Amino acid sequence: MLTVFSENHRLHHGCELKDGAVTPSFESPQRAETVLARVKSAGLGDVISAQAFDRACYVAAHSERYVAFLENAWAEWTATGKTHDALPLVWPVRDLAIDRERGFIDGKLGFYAMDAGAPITGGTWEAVRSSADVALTGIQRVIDGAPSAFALCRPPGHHAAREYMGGYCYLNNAAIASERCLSQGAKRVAVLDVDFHHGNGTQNIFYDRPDVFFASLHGDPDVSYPYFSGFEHERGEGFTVNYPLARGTAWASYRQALTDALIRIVAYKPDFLVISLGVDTFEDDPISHFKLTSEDFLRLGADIAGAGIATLFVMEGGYMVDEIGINAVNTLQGFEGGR
Ligand code: OKP
Ligand code: ZN
Repeated sequence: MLTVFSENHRLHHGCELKDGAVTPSFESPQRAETVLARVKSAGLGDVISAQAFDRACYVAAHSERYVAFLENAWAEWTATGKTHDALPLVWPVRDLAIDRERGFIDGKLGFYAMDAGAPITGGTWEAVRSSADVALTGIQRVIDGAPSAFALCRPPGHHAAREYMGGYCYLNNAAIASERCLSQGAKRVAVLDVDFHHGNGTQNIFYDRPDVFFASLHGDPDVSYPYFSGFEHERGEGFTVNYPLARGTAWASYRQALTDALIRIVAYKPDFLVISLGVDTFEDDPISHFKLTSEDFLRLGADIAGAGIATLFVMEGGYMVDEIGINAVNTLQGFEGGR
């Protein structure tokens, strides 16, 4: 399987507000390097660099003003004299939820963010757009006839909605790739999100859309981030399906939900399948609470392959353990029926 990568991910390395303290983000450059090293040592296939795509490809999944915010945020932040990472501090909650962009950068940050987990640094925009280009380069190969490809995206994307960032995510790489399929002639696309966290951003972008089916398996939002979405009753126009799973979920019960999701996806008859591949469902992940083993990721890939659909894998989460490379590549090799 072909892997698409961009060294520009290294330009983004920020902090996050976690448990009441600002600390280095769990979403570190080392993550992508660990996965890339495993892609190479396992002999998964060729690794190519991302091509540059037009800005209009990002605006297909996001609003114009949000993309403009991402492009300009660092310049506007540093114009106020600050040199450290930008994080939002005030949000438009409920009665303060006016739908009007604010002119000043501190107001914009709150308006365009769901949490204080997506810092803006000097290199953020370049890394973020390159990550989207990685997904676009990968999906173009699949559109052109490859049975599968791996977009080694960083930063991840599935928490990024049409008009807000959060949870380490800025542009929604999986949604941008899905929109590319549609603009290139596909009738229907399915997105299956197997990251530990609910793909709230992808759900938001496609919630009222019959041409993109979205299924997400994730930690029950009663106890897991992002807390406010991913419940079973969220069905959109009938093309959204959520599988909130209990803390401690292991392969046997995970697979039941996976099988149900894949049956629905096959029945939808999509032209392409996009997998939001988070490997933070691993038993030793430092911020998540499922119990998948490294061998289970081989099974995950094999089950996905059983759908028989041309597939793009888009890297999402998976944190701070050497196994993120093993687990991501196991999924891909399981898909290919190898190893
Ligand atoms: C991004 B991805 C909860 C802290 C949550 C943000 C997690 C973002 C995960 N105590 N921090 O879906 O892997
Ligand atoms: Zn995650």
